[in-house]
Order: sequence, then C-alpha cells, then structure tokens
Amino acid sequence: MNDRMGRRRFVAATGAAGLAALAGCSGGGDDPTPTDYTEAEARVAEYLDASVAEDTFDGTFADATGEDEVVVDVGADGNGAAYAFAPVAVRISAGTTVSWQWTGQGGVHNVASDGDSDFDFDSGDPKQTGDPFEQSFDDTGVGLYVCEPHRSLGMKGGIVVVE
Ligand SMILES: [Cu+2]
Repeated sequence: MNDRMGRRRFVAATGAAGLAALAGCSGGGDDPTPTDYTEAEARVAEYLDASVAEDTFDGTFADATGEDEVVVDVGADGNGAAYAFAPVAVRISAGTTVSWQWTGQGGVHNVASDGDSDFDFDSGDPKQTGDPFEQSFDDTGVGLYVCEPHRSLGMKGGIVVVE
C-alpha cells in the first residue's frame, strides 16, 4: 500500500518541475538544482544532460532574446576536445536567425535536428570549414540538434524559441 502511494506521488511530480529536478540531479555536482526552468528549457536540459559533458552544458542558457541573428560556433571546445557547439543552449526570440559557423577545429561537423525537436533542419554533409548554415526560427518551440559524426561524444545543442 505504501509502495503504491509512493509511485503515484512520483508520477504526479513529473512534468516541467520533475524534469528540471532530474536534469539537476544528473549533473552530479554541488550546483543548485535549477528550479526555474520553463517546460521548453526542461526539454532542452533533458536532451543535453543525457550525453553532453558536464563542462559543456552547465545547466544555463545563453540569453539572446531580442536579437536578429545569433551565432553558434561549430567545433568549439568541449566534450573532450573541439566537439561542442557554443553556446550549447541558447534562448532566442521568434523570428531570429541562427547562424552556425564552423571553427575548423575538431574535424568535420554537421548540424541536424534530432530527438523530439519541434523544428526540422539539416546542414547537409559534415564539413570542416565553409559557409555558415543559417536557419530562421519563426515560431516558438524547442530546437534539438546533433553533430552526427560526434553524436557519441555528446556534440549536441538546444534552442528555446520564445515570443
Ligand atoms: Cu562534430
């Protein structure tokens, strides 16, 4: 009987607050658990915490709301070498263009939407240098993406699009 009640209580705790708590726990450090995540931010944190190195995603979102264009470096330091996106998690306003720019470090990379991303986008074949990949995010939602060659190393990123 006690078991059953405990389980029911756990189910009730899931949702945005539950996800944020889980994301904080899996960080494993002494950092305070972020309790102020929105539901969208919790989705990004859950996606990143599953595999991205702790020194790459520290639970915070770069705030780029109100900007026309945001640059994300492809091949930034993280996940053991130049296997990260920077900023790895960013909050933008609807209508913002994200420009992924290749640093030339860490071999070849690409940008491909992944998981339960609300947006579909794909930069094409992995490359080491070349033109930026630009994508406009005109609706609110969550963008989750991965570098396919470095998926196993945790080269992933997330975007929260707010009004
Ligand atoms: Cu990569």
